[in-house]
Amino acid sequence: MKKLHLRMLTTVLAGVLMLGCAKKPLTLHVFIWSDYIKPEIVQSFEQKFGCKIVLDYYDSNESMYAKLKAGGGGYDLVFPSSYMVNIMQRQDMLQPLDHAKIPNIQHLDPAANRFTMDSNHVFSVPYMLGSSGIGYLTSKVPDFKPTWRMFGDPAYKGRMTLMNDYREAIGAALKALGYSLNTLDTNELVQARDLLIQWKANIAKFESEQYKNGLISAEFLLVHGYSGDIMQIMEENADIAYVVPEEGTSVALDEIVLLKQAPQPELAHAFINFLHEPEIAAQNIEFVYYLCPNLAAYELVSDEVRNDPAVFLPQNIMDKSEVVWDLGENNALYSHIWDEVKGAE
Ligand code: N2P
Repeated sequence: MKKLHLRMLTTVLAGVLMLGCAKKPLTLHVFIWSDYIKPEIVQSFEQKFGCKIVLDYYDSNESMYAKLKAGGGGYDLVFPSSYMVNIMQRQDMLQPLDHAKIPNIQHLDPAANRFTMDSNHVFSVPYMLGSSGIGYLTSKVPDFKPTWRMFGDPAYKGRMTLMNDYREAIGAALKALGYSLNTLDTNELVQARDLLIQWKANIAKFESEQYKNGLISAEFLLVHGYSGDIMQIMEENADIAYVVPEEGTSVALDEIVLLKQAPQPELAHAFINFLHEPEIAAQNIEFVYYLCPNLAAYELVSDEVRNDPAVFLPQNIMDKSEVVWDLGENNALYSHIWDEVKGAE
């Protein structure tokens, strides 16, 4: 008995020393998209490592970036989409990752590499892959068609939302017109701007935070949103459906990055590694309904999730869809159009 206690004590002490948690437990500060991690996973990490995780949430890459730029947070880890990883890296906001401390990157699905510009994971480790699409109430939108043009349908005037996100909203209009959502062609961008201005007059608002509640409560009948988020609310309202428009959509890979000023880089590496434990990644996929690109986790998810086309995107959707890329100085083309759309009467 004594021996057992001694052994337990040694193990605990070793863990404590390893992460330096001797007196006050260490705290990891994580800034993540809302509804993007299973809460029990956070708790098991805290228990396993004898530390605390403080989570803060955001609903768009741009609001996250603005907060960091304003000096807010004191965060260790953030979860930007791949185009934003690029922007942050270019602005020297990130520090390189120590792969020796993230052995679970061996499980990464190499197929996810086409969605990132950092395929060697120097600054980022893929977290989740998902799409954008349309969530709607099947009983209230009986003539639903799987097209972005639904946002121009006067039958649903004032009862729809488009994402308050410049690349997603302009991207939807570009896709509706049959163009790339990374186009640099000003003529195509002007057409997308005009279409978006027409849609703006027909929707309730641009909205990225409240569209889920709005759909559950039937305040909104049809919303532009993220795949997993809409899948999550289907559990609360069986009338909700999620569809990727036939013109194609944006597919995003959100990645985990370590900020240059991270107060706890050791613990941050341990958390990245933990999120890619196959068993943990599988639990997380089942909860958030996004796809953690971890090959070993694919084997562990339920058949229901494995056969869900909103989680494992079918090839025909992939073929029509695109990743939002960082366009360097041409990002300004999009932000300029967004200002025009926002300013339009
Ligand atoms: C989580 C939304 C994450 C998807 N609520 C954004 N790519």
